[in-house]
Amino acid sequence: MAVFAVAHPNIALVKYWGKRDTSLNLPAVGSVSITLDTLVTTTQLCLSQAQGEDQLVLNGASSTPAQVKKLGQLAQAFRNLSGIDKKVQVTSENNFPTAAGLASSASGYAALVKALNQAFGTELSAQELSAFARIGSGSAARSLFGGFAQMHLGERDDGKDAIATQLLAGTEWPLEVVVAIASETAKDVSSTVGMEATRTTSGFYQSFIETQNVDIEQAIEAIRARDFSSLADVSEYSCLKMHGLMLSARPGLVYWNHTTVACIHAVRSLRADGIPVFFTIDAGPQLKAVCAPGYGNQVATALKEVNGVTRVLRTGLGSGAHIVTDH
Ligand code: 2P0
Repeated sequence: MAVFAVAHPNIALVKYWGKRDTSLNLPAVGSVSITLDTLVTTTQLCLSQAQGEDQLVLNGASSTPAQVKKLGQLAQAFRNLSGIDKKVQVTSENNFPTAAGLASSASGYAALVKALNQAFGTELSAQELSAFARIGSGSAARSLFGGFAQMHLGERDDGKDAIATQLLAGTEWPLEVVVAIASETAKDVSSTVGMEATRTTSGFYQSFIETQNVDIEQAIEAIRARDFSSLADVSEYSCLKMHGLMLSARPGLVYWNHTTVACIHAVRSLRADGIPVFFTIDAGPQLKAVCAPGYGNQVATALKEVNGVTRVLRTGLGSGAHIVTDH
């Protein structure tokens, strides 16, 4: 029988960039994120008697060897935990562009571990599942939770404490997000490759790691106090610091295009006019404008006018990964 899980992408306000271990995907820094709602990954998973590999179909196409390998690693962990020796067949669909800086891997792996937990009957908690999602993709650990989440750096070598926790439900501070799509094509350099290139070549990497906790503390305080201007300050700072770090790799990693830069200026100009909005940008050209409740319309209208923006996506804050029964 098939199980269905859904998960939403999240975007970091205090950014994760760099790993302390690549095999278990242990982050070099903690991070703080918001989980979105209208962008969705839906994953169907069946247990199968078939021999051979675990199977994955992603957006109607067959998956890459690296994706199949990670699926196999995660499925094996659930086979070991449950004692059920069956392969899995997974079909996963996104309703938004894949691998273009919209965190499709985050929602993808969060939905996958939720589905594995249901199919194998392992009854792991969201925090335990978060550690498994992290093995798939560092940011996926945060998509187990809705609203505002914190990813913990952890200290253990086995990664069991490198997990996310929820800071606040989205309903408690319903920020709005406008995503300005500046390109629909997949990025040239994956986050995983970009992070390792940065760690091994940038002279600023250590300083990025060492200054992270101050930013995390400011973001947590701002979220607890619903202090929009403090959250705006630390989020833009963390975003630009991460992109500065990426630019300082050798060769430099440039994830922006001209539209991204035009959107940054548009957001700053809105804020100068008194609109409570700030930007964040991940490993891709799309700018995400985070707005105080009630300002999404105004910000969407302004970003649509920016030269090069092909369309805008509107979203609020969503729930953590969950099983759906009425699919
Ligand atoms: C983040 N990003 O905190 C940062 C900001 C993109 C820029 O986490 O290698 O897909 O699988 O751990 O999680 C995107 O990278 O990378 C990411 P891996 P992931 O959201």
